[in-house]
Amino acid sequence: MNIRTILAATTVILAASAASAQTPGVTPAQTLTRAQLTQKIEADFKASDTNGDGRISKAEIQAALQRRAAQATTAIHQQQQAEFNKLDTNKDGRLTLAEYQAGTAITVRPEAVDRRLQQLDTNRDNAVTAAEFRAVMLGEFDKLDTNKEGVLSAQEAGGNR
Ligand SMILES: [Ca+2]
Ligand SMILES: [Ca+2]
Ligand SMILES: [Ca+2]
Repeated sequence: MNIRTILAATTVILAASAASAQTPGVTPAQTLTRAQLTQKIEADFKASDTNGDGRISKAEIQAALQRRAAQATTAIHQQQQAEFNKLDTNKDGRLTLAEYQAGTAITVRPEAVDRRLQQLDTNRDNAVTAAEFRAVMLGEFDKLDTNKEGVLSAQEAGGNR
């Protein structure tokens, strides 16, 4: 292997990690089809409609966003714990993990809930039906699927973020 080949390989790896950082859950080797997305939309709708009345209320949107924020906070804190364990090699306790993690909790602002409701609730009756949810999500997919083949490549998914 000559140096040119090694450089080319490294560039591909760097580009790949940049793309996956932009688009969590979609690695460069993966694509997302419209059928896969439809399944995911049904699952997401069911997960958000916690009282099962077929409509996602504002309170349910808020709860869903809060669950996602809590998951993101947990992920960040796990990452920080790993970093902290590396930093605090002499274990003198001068920096506590709690201090290190202070201020990194992700919170959901009321504006974010309003924005999400406005985005999904197309007939403005303060609740999101499965049909509204599906239409908006598939609309986003179709916007990103620039070559209209019904498959979202990692490049397409990452391009608009
Ligand atoms: Ca509901
Ligand atoms: Ca509605
Ligand atoms: Ca495509």
